Amino acid sequence: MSDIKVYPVQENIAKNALIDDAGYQKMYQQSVVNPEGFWREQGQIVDWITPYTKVKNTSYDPGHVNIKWFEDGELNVSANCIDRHLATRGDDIAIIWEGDNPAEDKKLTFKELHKEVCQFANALKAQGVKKGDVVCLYMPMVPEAAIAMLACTRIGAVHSIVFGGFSPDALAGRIVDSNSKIVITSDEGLRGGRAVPLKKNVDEALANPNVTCIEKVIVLKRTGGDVAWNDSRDVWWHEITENQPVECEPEAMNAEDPLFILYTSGSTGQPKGVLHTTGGYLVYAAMTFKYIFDYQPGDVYWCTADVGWITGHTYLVYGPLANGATTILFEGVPNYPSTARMSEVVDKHQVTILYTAPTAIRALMAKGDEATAGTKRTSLRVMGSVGEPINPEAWEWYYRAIGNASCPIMDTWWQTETGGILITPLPGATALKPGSATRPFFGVQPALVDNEGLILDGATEGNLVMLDSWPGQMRTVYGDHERFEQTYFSTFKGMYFTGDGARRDEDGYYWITGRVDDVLNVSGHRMGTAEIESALVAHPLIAEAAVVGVPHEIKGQGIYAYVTLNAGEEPTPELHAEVKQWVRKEIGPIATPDVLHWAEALPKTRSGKIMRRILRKIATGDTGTLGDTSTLADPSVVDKLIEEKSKVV
Ligand code: 6R9
Repeated sequence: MSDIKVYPVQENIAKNALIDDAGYQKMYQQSVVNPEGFWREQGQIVDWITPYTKVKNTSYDPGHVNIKWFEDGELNVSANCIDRHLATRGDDIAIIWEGDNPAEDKKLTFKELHKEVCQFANALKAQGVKKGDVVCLYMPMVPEAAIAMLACTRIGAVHSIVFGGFSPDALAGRIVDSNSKIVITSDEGLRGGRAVPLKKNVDEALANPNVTCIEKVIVLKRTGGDVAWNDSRDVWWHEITENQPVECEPEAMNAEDPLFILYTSGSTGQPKGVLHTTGGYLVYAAMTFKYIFDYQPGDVYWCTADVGWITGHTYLVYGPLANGATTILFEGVPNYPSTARMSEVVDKHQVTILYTAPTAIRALMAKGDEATAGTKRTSLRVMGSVGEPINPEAWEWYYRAIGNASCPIMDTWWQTETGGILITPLPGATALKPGSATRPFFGVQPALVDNEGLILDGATEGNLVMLDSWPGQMRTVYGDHERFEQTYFSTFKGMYFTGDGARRDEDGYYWITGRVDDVLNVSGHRMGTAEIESALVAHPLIAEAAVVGVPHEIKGQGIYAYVTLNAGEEPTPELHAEVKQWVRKEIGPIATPDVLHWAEALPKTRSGKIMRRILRKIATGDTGTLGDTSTLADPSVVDKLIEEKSKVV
């Protein structure tokens, strides 16, 4: 491993950072030797209405998985993100909104945010929303998305955000599963100069006969585009909000009351509703944000994630605002209207901390100097990466081209399920190795196990598990605790299984190698192969489908779909286009297959299991080492697939 570059902690960063390496070592030891005592103290990072006396009550025991933190405390998330900053920094900027169009922007102080959140919280109450009700958000990246989230938390409603890029069908499924009472949306969204018909998609989703739970649709006017209107159901955001009182008492919520549901893909079945609760989540969000980005008053922080993803929850809204930080909410995409847009936004708002994803970095890297043309980026101090493994080439480019070789990169590994970052460097404490997420955060106890669940020591490679709970961990799959246990705690008894594989080097650094289950990561978006397959077979002409991931230069992974048509059907170029369009419509544009392979038959074992291992190898052209094919019901299928591959477009 001698060719691996190591970047020592920068002196200028270490000098002013919140914590150095000795500090990390000491705090980490405390956190794992005495988690109870450690978190009793750290829980004070947020304000409590009723102080907790209990700290940790967690069990990974099969059949009795139970996760509770700070369980007798009471608090309110919006009060922690807004009210508690009013006295000291009420006139500081809480949210900087940067529009899709560079000429459009807006700033909201904590005082202004307070007023907007209170008014909208009162509007929600007037629309009949009560504590515990689920509110679905299907929103563009505008300040009102954060305002709606915070307003929900103020009155104890549970938000369920659905990414604006998902199709009406995907939206309908999530509305039904979460039993949402209200949808909040806008007439249209705006991304990369194009309008996204959000209200129209909501109308389509609600026309689905399975959707019977929605009472009201609240519509924000964003573009002024034409929308259809249902008088008994639809209301305008501005009309229901403008006359509401500007104060709204924050509801005292129990630490274990639900905060939000967020759907994510797994290896089987439909997306799961990941449930996060109030106290532990907020403590973990606030603390990780502070230490991992070395947050200091005066920082301008920009996380490029959409609110529809977990990163947009924890590190765009809750983590930064709980710390009283200025957070940038960007409506657009990193390369519109110019390739240098991301760099331009950094200069325009003098961003000091930038948190983005490898897929964006690779797309910009492909454009070379154009991506930074006319910009300086000298305001930057710390940078971050999240969503998928960052390859060393992209890391180096990010470091040099964007960060002027002077900003450490925090490669943060975590998941929707983990609520916050689990494996990461700290700016003043950790020497960096490009491509490694490095070491565990406080309280996090990773381990690598073999396929039998045996814990492996030293420098090794295996399945990544967690041996004990941390406050930000998901509590259950909404409405299906059994599925929660089954998915995360049954593969390796007594451990939380992440679904990822990893390598640990001689310095104890973790290198995430990617998913070991049937989950794809396309541009940082998680998708189950099963989900895409069921969308494909829903097409009337398709008999069978199997989906595998293939390496993709920009997206990290691309979608390769094997499709078998009904007997007697012939593949045509029209059908090719139609099937791609079909998947877009069923799930959303992010699920569009990159490659369609018309297969006469799929390789199956005698018991009928599709052998994905073989399909993966054929898809990547790695056919020299197919391994054992003797268990196939019909081994000749393989040669046929290889022959067909040459015709694949
Ligand atoms: C936060 C988020 C989770 C999956 C995870 C892993 C991959 C995320 C990573 C990373 C390598 C990193 N992943 N961060 N892999 N290095 N720094 O992305 O949540 O959408 O639930 O995806 O993403 O495979 O299991 P989510």
